[in-house]
Formats: sequence, structure tokens, C-alpha cells
Amino acid sequence: MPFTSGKQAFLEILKQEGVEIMFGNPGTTELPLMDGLAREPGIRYILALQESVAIAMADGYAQASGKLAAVNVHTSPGLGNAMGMLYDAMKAGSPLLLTAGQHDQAMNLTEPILWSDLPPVARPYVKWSHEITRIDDLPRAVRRAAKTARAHPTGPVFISLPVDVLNAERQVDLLETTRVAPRIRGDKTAIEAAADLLAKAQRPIIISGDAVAHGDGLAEMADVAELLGAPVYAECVPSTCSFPFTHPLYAGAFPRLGPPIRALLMKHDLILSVGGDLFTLSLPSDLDPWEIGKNYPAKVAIQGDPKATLPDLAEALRRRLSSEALKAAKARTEELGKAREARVADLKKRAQAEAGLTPITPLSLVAAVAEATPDDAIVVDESISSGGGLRDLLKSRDAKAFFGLRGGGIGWGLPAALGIKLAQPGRPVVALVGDGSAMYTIQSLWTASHDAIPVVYVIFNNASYRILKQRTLALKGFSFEDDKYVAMDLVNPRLDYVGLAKSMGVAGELVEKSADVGPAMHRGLASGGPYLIDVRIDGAFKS
Ligand SMILES: Cc1ncc(C[n+]2csc(CCOP(=O)(O)OP(=O)(O)O)c2C)c(N)n1
Repeated sequence: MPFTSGKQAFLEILKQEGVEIMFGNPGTTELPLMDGLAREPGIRYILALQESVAIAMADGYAQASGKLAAVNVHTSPGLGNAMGMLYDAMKAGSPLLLTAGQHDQAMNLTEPILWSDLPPVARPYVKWSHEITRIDDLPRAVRRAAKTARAHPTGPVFISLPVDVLNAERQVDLLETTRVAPRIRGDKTAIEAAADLLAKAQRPIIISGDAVAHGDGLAEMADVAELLGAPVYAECVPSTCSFPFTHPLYAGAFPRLGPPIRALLMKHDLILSVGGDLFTLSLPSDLDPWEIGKNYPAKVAIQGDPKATLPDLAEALRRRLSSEALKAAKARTEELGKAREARVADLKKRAQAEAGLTPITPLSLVAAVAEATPDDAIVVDESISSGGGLRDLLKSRDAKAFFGLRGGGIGWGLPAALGIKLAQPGRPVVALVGDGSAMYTIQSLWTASHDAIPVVYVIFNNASYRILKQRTLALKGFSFEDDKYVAMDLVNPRLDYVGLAKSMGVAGELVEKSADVGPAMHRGLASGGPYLIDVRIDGAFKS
């Protein structure tokens, strides 16, 4: 089939790269592409009403599908709007192919309205940033971008598409897909050295990072953990289910503050960190040597895919561990399993004791949500300061069961949940979003309704930027004497999330008692459409 224009060639290459959906928001510089899409039934366009929504939807889609996600935004200001969520996508290592329209190159010297040099704008947050200047270069550039986004360490790439390149009429060779094989096995000698250290350790601790979930290596991680009988923590800012939440050895998220980190590490003599971020707030470190030992030296540093490499480590350990050592590891696993059960029971008891309080306490909301969440659901977490206990009370077990905000740029949860649902249409999706966070991308609700994407949203509504109050208190050594804040209360007026949802075609309800949370979630899940539950919760943190 001949491809006579740049836009046709671009869309055909995307299809060959596995793209079925393009997220975006168009303007005049995107019109050639939109015209091409109008004639291309193989790619569904999901319209976002602001560029940040488009990027976070694509990010969620990429993370939950493991596929390349295509997202197109308007030139200069559109790309500017995209940058916050692009930062989050970069931190999550999401393989996004971000494109923006650009003016006809014949006009650029005159600096027309909306023009700017786009690649330098995107460059800090992408692996490769490029403007195509000739139709002849289009296939090579798009193929390279698709390969680069998916090659480890995965991440977003950017291409600027001038109008004249997309409109150019010429038959070009579309070239072919290149996929760098992702299952890179770590160095054998280093694995033996790591096994030596681990077999000798008395009290090892494991950090299972997001890269374990990205590479679907939970079973392999659990095998190693059980051989050692070592507690497994998610990394400091975990954004995935990188170890089954219900596993006896699962200990929750690694603490984030210095004193609790020190207290925890004093109990252990060796850290095995797999695909995770060691204390600092950086990137998953599976296949990115830059991240390994970046801030803290590693005795043994292995670059490799966790799923491909952990079985080699398990095998090296099996060769070293005596039957007594294995028996002791089993006993430790049982003991830690009992401690985990006691922790969960205690949390449930506390939630039960708080269940009658109004406003609803964060813990009783978390417990009610966990109770009403189906076992096969995907939970999207942007509950910010009120989500404590989630990792103990949810039953998330697989690598795609839980997604959280990785980069810290808030406003991610509402749109990311839509991309996640589009990638995993067979699983219920429940998104837990702080009221402050929700307002950054509230337009997502229009897309949820317009494209009939059935996500159940639970708004953790404490009418404040509670975490900023907490952090202010922490700065002052948690002295409650001078408990005063500026610009951290979302009142006068208090936001009406059910009203906002309704105005965008999304059904919802207001909940003020924890006993009403479960029934509301069941109604939402049964509705078959998007649904928003605005839950008024306590914003205090003294209790
Ligand atoms: C894009 C962006 N802007 C601002 C911030 C700073 N910030 C971090 S958390 C937060 C408030 C979040 O409020 P909410 O979602 O209601 O959660 P809560 O603090 O009440 O738990 C703000 C403004 C940020 N992280 N990202």
C-alpha cells in the first residue's frame, strides 16, 4: 500500500509499533494529524481537555499495558502545559511517544504566534527530543523514538512534527520495528558475590522496587525472599505492587524520614535492593547503571532485569544455604507472617473503633475502601496524606494491581486511572484521589464521561492541603503551639465534587459516614460507568 503523505506514514508506523489509542488535545498546528486520524480507523483518539490530562492518561495506559503510549499535544503552550505530568511519566519510566505539532517550517524565521523551538522545552524530561525537518527522515525518527522509549531504562521521548512534514506528499520507506530485548541477565560473577554476602548475613532486609513490578518479577522476588526469610519493603516512594501485599514477608513501604530509617536499618546487617530507590527519591534502578550506587555505595552492583536475574540469585543461594539455614528462613517467614497478621488485625481494630466518628477518619475510609474493593481490582492511589494503611489492608497481589504517583507532581490520579482502565478493560479500577490533587486535572471527568470509561473515584476530601500542614509542623519539630497556616485550606467556598462531576456527565454521591462508603462503592462499581464518591474526611492530624 503506498503512503503518499507524511501524516499517513506517521500513523501507519504508529500502528506497526502497536499503538491503538492516541491521547491528546489539538490546535491548528495539529490539524494535519487530526485530518489523518479522521481517516484512520485503526487508531482511537481520546480527547483530553487540557494537555496535562492527556499526558497522565497516556502514562497510566503505558504503565498498565506495558505498551508504547502515543500522546499528541499542541505546540508551545500545549507542550508547556504537558510538562508537569511529563515529569511524572519520566520518573515512572513510562514509554510515551509524545508529539507536538509545529508550524510550517517556511514560517518559522518570522516567529509566528505560538511558535517556539520545541525540542529544548521537552528535553529535560525525555530520553530523546527531536524535530523532524523532512518527510524522508520521518520513518527513521519515529522508529528510533519508539525503540528508545521502550528500551531500558524505559521513558518518554519527544518528536516535534512540523505541518509541512505531515502534509508533504511523497512515498517513503516505513522501515521496521526494533525492540531491544528487555530481559537482560545480570553478571554471573557479581551474582555469586551477592549470594556469598547474602548467605552469610544474619539479618538481611530486602527492598523490592518498582522495577520488580515493571518487569513482572514478583514471583521471582518472593522466591529469593523466602530463601532468606527476610522482610520485604517497597521502596520509599512506591508506585506499584512490587511484592504481594498479602505475602507473610511483606512489611509495607520503606520509611521516608531519617530517624525511622535509621531505627529500621539498625536491626539489619545487609540490604538487598532490587530495582528500587535506596532512600533517595530517584528512579527505579533495574537496568539503569546511573541509578545503581548513585548516592550510597553498593558492595555488589548488578545491572539486570529483576525477573531474568533473580532466578540466578536464587539458584546461587540454594547452592550455599544449608538445610538448617533454609529451615531457619522458613521459621522467620512464619514469624514475620504472624507479625504481619497482627499488624493488619490491629489496623482493622483501630479502624473499627473510629468507624462511628464524623467527620470520617482517614483510616476508617481506607479500611472501608479496602473492604469494598474487589480482589481483582486495580487501585490507583493519589490519596497523599490520608492513605496510611492501604498497603496493609488491600489485597493487591500482582504487578498490575496497584499504581501510585511516582513523580510527586499532583493531578496525576484522575487522568492516569482512565488510561489504566483503557489498558485493562477487564478489571475494575478504583482511584483514590485527594481533593486538592483532583482539582489540578478535574477536566478528566469529562473524558471519563465522553469516552464512557468506568472508573470509580473516591475523593479523599479534607478541604485542605493537609500534607503541607503536616510538613510545616515537621519543619517546626511538631510543635502544635503555633498551629497556623496560610493558603492550605480549600474553603470559602468548599468545593462541590459531586456537582463538578455532574456538570461533566459523571454520576456521583456525597458520603459523610464510613458505613456509607462500601454501599456507595458497590453502586459505583455496578453502575457500569464512571462514578465519583466525594467522601468528607477529617483533616486534623493530632488524633
Ligand atoms: C503539580 C504540583 N503542584 C503542587 C504540589 C505541592 N503539593 C504537594 S501535595 C499538595 C496538596 C495535596 O492536597 P490533597 O490532594 O488534598 O491531599 P492532602 O494533602 O490533603 O492529603 C500540594 C499542593 C505538587 N506536589 N505538585
